[in-house]
Amino acid sequence: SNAKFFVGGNWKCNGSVASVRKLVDELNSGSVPRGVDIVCAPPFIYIDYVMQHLDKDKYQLAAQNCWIGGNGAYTGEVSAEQLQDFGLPWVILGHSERRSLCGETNQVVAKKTAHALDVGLGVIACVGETLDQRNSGAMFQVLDGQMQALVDEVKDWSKVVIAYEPVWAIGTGVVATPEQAQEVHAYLRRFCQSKLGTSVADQLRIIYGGSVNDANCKELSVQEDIDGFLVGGASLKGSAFVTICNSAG
Ligand code: G2H
Repeated sequence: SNAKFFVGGNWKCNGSVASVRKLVDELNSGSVPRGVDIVCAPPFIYIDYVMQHLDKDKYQLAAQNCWIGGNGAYTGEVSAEQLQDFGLPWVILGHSERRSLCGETNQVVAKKTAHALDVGLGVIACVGETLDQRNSGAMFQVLDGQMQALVDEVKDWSKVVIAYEPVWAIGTGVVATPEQAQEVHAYLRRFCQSKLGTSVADQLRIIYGGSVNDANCKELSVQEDIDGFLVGGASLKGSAFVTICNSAG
């Protein structure tokens, strides 16, 4: 589609004071295109440092998760209100690691998404099937369920980015082929078209995640319905991430 290319760097639960400092320096010295939204998502504890030192003309910031509602007695959580207050424009929600390891259901992810949007954040909402689901023919049903929950809760889609992350491709080195990714991205766009209308669907960024690296990004980025990437492992290496940012299709 014609939507502005979007590249997210999901650092997951990686890094140290020293490695974050090094990565920020590498990113700052990299040359990245102006017309691309580039969003780095450090672990919460490093966000303050990254916000102070990362070049804001090149990069925006995201959190990797937030609480489902407002402030209160929710020990260990961080609210969307706090992210907004701190100046973060984005949050990643519904990553498959949170769905599988932390028990987040489609409904929880959708409610978090609606709340974060209400507060004013942009949301990178993740969907994707497991290998079993794909092999058993349940893939489209699973994606429908994840998407329908979002459709039921979200009122304004202008600040939503959908990340299609097939679980079998996450951190495995097994990247989806351009054809596999394009098939699902086109499907997700048609789903949104039928539920939300053509203009929302055309403007929606649908980005791909799962073992994206500097060597495979270009063949993916040229696909019609791939509007960017959510990058995990390769986002921890400044030069690889910068190369991916420059692959805008
Ligand atoms: C998928 C992706 C980033 P990786 O989870 O969200 O990680 O690129 O390491 O597969």
